[in-house]
Amino acid sequence: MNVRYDMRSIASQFQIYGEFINAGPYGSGHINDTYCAIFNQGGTPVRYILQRINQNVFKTPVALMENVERVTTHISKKGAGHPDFSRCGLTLIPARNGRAWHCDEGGNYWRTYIFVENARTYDAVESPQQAFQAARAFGRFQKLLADLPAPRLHDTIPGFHHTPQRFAKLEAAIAADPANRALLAKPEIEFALNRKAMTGVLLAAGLPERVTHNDTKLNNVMLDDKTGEGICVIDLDTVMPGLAPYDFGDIVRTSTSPAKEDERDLSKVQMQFPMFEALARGYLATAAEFLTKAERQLLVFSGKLITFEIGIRFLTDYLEGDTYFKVHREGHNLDRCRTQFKLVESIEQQEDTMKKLVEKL
Ligand code: ADP
Ligand code: GN1
Ligand code: MG
Repeated sequence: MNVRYDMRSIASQFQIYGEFINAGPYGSGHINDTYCAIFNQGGTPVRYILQRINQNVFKTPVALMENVERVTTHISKKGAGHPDFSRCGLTLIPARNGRAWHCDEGGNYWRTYIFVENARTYDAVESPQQAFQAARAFGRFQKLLADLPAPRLHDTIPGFHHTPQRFAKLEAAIAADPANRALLAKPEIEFALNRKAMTGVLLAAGLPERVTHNDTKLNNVMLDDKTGEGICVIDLDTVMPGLAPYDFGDIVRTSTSPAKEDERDLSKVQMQFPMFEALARGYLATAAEFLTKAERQLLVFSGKLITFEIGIRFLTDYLEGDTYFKVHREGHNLDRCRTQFKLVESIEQQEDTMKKLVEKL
């Protein structure tokens, strides 16, 4: 985060009781600016999450917040009565003007959530239990939203998982080579170009449109510190109409390899079968009841496809000069692309066994 914001003044725009103590950058998301703010409430320090919506990425913040309000309200209605319901879903704190967001003088959109305490996110998977819990929580999330009343949610990023469009964007970046980096990414470009044929498969399968999360990476679900249970799905900016396998695919991408997304030692990157088995079981524990046969059959393929898709997005951003994802070192997006492509290869090698397992479950 390069720009400094007056967090005291921003926090004062929300309906939070008590005195502001401080606020600092928080988490490891690639998109929004996330802060943890602490308030003194009658002698007790209480934390809140404040976020500035990245408007380079999300062009329609008001529509986005309308989605988030509808989704959080729907989920919280279902949890009413549950003793721990405020930790099972995100809760927005309204701004002083009654809206779910505050727009500052600079045109930045801010929102505030209750901090989900005694739980945390993980940037890399550590055990099959975690994979199971994360996948189960994302499956439950899809299930909870299956009866979201009309109208259709806004598309906060049109074509977000339209892999052929993502591929066309990569081809354009290779041709224009605006940052003069194409030569530095020759093997990765070749890897991508060799796999163009798979990009249209999911979209051509005629799957039903559902409400999906679309960014189901492991660090977008909070696991309870004591029980390890996947309790709260977060990062709701991309919740919109989509296909169920998108969500399963991104869980495979982020919860089967023990390495971090930007690991440089590629020997550490691999699709570990026990993690896959656990996550397939976790996802199906909550999603089996609504998935169609065709959706089920494409689950393993979607793991490969979504890993490839995010890989080409990192590669495109590298070629374009790092304008989309936050980067913290030179070549960061290329490092991220490499781990994704290594994982695609590892999935390719095990795809048949993975499919057999899903058929059996
Ligand atoms: P981004 O879109 O940039 O990924 P996220 O909404 O995922 O932003 O938030 C970034 C990180 O902040 C998360 O990975 C999580 O660790 C933390 N976080 C977000 N919301 C909450 C919350 N309500 N309670 C506790 N931690 C949170
Ligand atoms: C971004 O917001 P975050 O860090 O959870 C991105 C996802 C990518 C992911 C790769 C809106 O997710 O699509 O899969 O990085 N979010 C957006 O780690 O582009
Ligand atoms: Mg996130």
